[in-house]
Amino acid sequence: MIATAQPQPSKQLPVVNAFTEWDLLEEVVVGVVDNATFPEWHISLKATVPDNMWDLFQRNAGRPFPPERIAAARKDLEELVHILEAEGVTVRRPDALDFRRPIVTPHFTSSGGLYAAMPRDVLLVVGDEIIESPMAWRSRYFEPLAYRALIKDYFRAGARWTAAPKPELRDELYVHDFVDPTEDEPPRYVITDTEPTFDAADFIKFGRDLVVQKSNVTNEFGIRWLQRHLEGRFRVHVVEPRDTHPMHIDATIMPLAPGKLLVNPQRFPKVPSLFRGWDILEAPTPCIPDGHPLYMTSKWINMNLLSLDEKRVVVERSDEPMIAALRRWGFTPIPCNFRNFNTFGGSFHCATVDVRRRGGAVSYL
Ligand code: DAV
Repeated sequence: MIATAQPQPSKQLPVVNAFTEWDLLEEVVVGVVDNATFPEWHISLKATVPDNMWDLFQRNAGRPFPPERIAAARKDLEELVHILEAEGVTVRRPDALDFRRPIVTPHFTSSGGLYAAMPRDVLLVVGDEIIESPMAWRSRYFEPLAYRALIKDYFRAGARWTAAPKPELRDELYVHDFVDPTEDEPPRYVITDTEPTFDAADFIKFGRDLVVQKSNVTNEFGIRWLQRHLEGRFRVHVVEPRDTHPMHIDATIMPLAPGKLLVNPQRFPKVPSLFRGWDILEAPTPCIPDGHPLYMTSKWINMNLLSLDEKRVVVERSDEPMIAALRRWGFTPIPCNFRNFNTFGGSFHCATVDVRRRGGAVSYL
């Protein structure tokens, strides 16, 4: 009998399917920066917003970010969308809500919201499930609503949809006399454990395993809630980087392929034993110029990369050290202008959330 090449029926994946940071990316949500608004000043911001920005935030609470900065960041996002589409990825966008509207709940008020620029913070996609994060910043209380049209679509197409218990964000959640820990002190956080809170960006996916850090937005109670919620499907491991302002783990570790972990050498001078056997790729020192405004992040945002598969990685166009390092390690860097987006507190990983990648619940750790 002559064997003829049959077209391989491509296995139909669930509409939402995300187990790793590196499997072939098919569909992604890219944030929007329109209507970005300075959040009301609050002790929770003091723990993470760079000191040189405090005054600007305090003076502008509830007002829009400078329109020229928003326009420049929007242009970066457009470039990212074009690159992703040209690489064969379906791109969806959230709704830019009116973030100037005051937030009023039984327990607090806030002058307004923030933005819908960072889907990675808001939605935790694990396997076929979308989980809305119980975020600790009062200004971000309603941010999941920017994604509701998308989530409802995905639900109708078969996804699981969960919202973690909506936090109360009462005064007692926060440490009101919080001062930053020094490098030599054990970690300390601006939130307590009175109720579960987390931002999705404090979690990184490794197949059957998630790795999380405690931070100024993610507490022990939040991690326990998620652990119990995912029990039997995923394991959740806590790591403790050396970071005096922890908020989101995706400028600290970033797996680029099975067995290949990009690591922030300052925050993990010694890599946790969880990653035994993995190649450790030390992120090059960031090259963002000092004068470039960064409202809500350190320069280590240079390692906040988005992988399209085990080879292709989207990287900031002017980050020559990172581009050279990726090439040396055998990856295919795809440069995209993103400095002006970085100003708003994130890079490619923050600005996106994976909806569907090929691959399943494999154990890598
Ligand atoms: O320096 O680790 C990461 C922020 C991502 N939203 C940092 C900030």
